[in-house]
Amino acid sequence: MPRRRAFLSAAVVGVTGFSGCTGLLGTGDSSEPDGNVVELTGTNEFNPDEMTVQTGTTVTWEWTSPNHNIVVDSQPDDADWDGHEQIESSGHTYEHTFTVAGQYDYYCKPHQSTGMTGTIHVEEGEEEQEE
Ligand SMILES: [Cu+2]
Repeated sequence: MPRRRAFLSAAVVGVTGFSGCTGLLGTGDSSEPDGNVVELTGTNEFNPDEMTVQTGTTVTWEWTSPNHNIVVDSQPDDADWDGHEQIESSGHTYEHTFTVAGQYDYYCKPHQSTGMTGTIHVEEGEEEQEE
């Protein structure tokens, strides 16, 4: 993905001046997971906390630290996303395919008070195309 590479390069250039400050880039080899993946991180955040996908897209949540869950706060009237209210530990993954366009707000119950919230924007896609 050339666009992503360009972004990462820019990010590296951007933090070069701050010696020792690598927080933005995290501990892995990328700052944000590839594809439609949201990480539940050790800093008690959804990464990324906002994502836009098209209908029919499957989003995967990956627990990279323990004690998180996914509670649906609001969603379109005709959607029936249940989230994943069971609290899980590192290594767990959960996925959901969004078929109804609209905005989905969710949060992590244990860390709601510290702002662990996320939003998925689902746009009406064109006809589904499998490549
Ligand atoms: Cu959490």
